[in-house]
Amino acid sequence: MCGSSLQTRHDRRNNRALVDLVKAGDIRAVSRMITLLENQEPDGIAALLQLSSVPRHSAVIGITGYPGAGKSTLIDQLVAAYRQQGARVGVLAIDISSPLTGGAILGDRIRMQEHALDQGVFMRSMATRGRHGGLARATREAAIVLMAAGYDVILIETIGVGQDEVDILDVAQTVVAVVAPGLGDEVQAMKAGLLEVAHIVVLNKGDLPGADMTLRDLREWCPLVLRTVSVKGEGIPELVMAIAEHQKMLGLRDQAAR
Ligand SMILES: Nc1nc2c(ncn2[C@@H]2O[C@H](COP(=O)(O)OP(=O)(O)OP(=O)(O)O)[C@@H](O)[C@H]2O)c(=O)[nH]1
Ligand SMILES: [Mg+2]
Repeated sequence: MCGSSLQTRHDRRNNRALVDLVKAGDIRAVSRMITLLENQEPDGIAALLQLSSVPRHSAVIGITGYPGAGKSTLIDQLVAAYRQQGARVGVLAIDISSPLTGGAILGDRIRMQEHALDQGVFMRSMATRGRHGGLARATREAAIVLMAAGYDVILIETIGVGQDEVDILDVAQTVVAVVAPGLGDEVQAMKAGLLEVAHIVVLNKGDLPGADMTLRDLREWCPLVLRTVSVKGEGIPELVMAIAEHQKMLGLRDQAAR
């Protein structure tokens, strides 16, 4: 037998081992597989194909919105709420790559450190590496890996809302757009984009001046606008319920109703 076919058999065995570990929910295997996919390694793609038949029951929720609106803080609260229900939660935070280093800004990861030691929570920052569309290249694949690993809820934080950012609709079943008061013209400019992508609109920073006015304004445009104060956890149960309602409407798994 020639060396290359021995190598192929070895690779296949390794691949199967990785896939089995992912299916068993092994965090390191999940992380390794996402790295392979980010780097477009053939091993990652081969492993992904083997996951295609695994049943998926995850609720995939996109959290999008203007930079600084409070998406990460909101996700932090959602993670806590879903963990209280006993759900395993995966978070993919899409970061804008630094044009100088090509690396992602680590702010999101640092902010979500509270859940870092919780085995029921998987968190990962993914760099856009200059890609447009609000998602990193391997986001969809990473979500598939998390689904196969049995995460009940997958939260994906994306950047911005606008014409370029509709990609999240292809990955998430429910999209939540986060807005904050005081953005003025930016909120006006975002409205069309919001309606295009969002199933639920959240006015976060509901404690800031101008929140009432922005809320009234948004409600003229969007059928479902909720007010939250993420830093205090206010409005989170209502948001969890609205997400569950939307998932139920789609006929998907209803995490929040458990
Ligand atoms: N007053 C107030 N501040 C908030 C609230 N939610 C978040 N913040 C603050 O707003 C700032 C930005 O919050 P993030 O959660 O990082 O916002 P983000 O949308 O994830 O930001 P990017 O990922 O950089 O786009 C932080 O300083 C938060 O503490 C809120 O409900 N009220
Ligand atoms: Mg953030």
